[in-house]
Amino acid sequence: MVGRTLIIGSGGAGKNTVSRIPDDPKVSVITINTGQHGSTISMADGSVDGCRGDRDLGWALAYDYKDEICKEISGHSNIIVTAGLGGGTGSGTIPVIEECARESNARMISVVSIPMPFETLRRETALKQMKEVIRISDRTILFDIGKMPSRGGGSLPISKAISLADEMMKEAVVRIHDMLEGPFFSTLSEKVYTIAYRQSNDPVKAVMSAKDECLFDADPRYGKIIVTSDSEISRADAENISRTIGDTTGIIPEIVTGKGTEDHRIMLFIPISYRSLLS
Ligand SMILES: Nc1nc2c(ncn2[C@@H]2O[C@H](COP(=O)(O)OP(=O)(O)OP(=O)(O)O)[C@@H](O)[C@H]2O)c(=O)[nH]1
Ligand SMILES: [Mg+2]
Repeated sequence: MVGRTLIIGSGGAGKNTVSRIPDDPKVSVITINTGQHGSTISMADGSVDGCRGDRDLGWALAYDYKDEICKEISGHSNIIVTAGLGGGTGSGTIPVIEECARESNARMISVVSIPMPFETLRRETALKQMKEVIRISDRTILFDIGKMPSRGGGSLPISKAISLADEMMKEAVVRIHDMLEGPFFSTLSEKVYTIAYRQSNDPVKAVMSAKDECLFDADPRYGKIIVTSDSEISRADAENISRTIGDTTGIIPEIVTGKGTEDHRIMLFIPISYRSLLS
């Protein structure tokens, strides 16, 4: 019996992100990579080592493997694909995944990252690829890894920044997965979002420290902000959160809470004007 939602980690970054999702029989996860044994779909298995940033090669390979990709997707209503843009495999497979999703009448949500500023060429490529991803996806969540080092006002070494990005992307994927079982599309009514993430026992504190740390140049006055938490939030805390966000952005957030009781892993979904991204 397949779940309604399938999570796909594509390319190196995508694979690392989904490897952080705890095993759960209710959550279906697959990986796609190039030339790497051990992925659910290992394209050109053993003969090459990645696409070396060549998106068109990733796309051509994914096309060769389209039957296998479509077979994995078939039977699901929602596809969440996560990848690091700027490479070959992740960026190249997304359009083929989208074709399979359409053929299965499934919706596709993309959770993708934009490389560090020092990855000059890859970053430039990624910003172009981003437009295609936004155009073909039902919803897109953008992360600018370049914003990670300054998160919280300090400075992070690159390896730390990447693993924190993995953790945040994993959280986003899991939150979206949970929301898809509920009111996802009526909740995330805009097409493109970025996120802010904090973990704390105190949900109000978590929102306070997260709200200025969105991982893209989002315009927080645009659209609506969604606050998701793993655990139930008390009425008083929910009012506090609404006031905190309302006072700074003018937007009263929608709050979606899970059924847990302990840890408040708070994620803010902050809409971005996608027309400005496409221009
Ligand atoms: N979050 C995260 N991002 C990564 C990681 N490794 C690389 N990236 C970022 O993702 C971009 C794409 O890299 P990969 O995921 O390795 O590329 P790929 O999709 O495997 O493509 P090819 O290796 O060219 O076939 C890089 O430019 C980095 O910005 C990682 O482990 N985690
Ligand atoms: Mg790779």
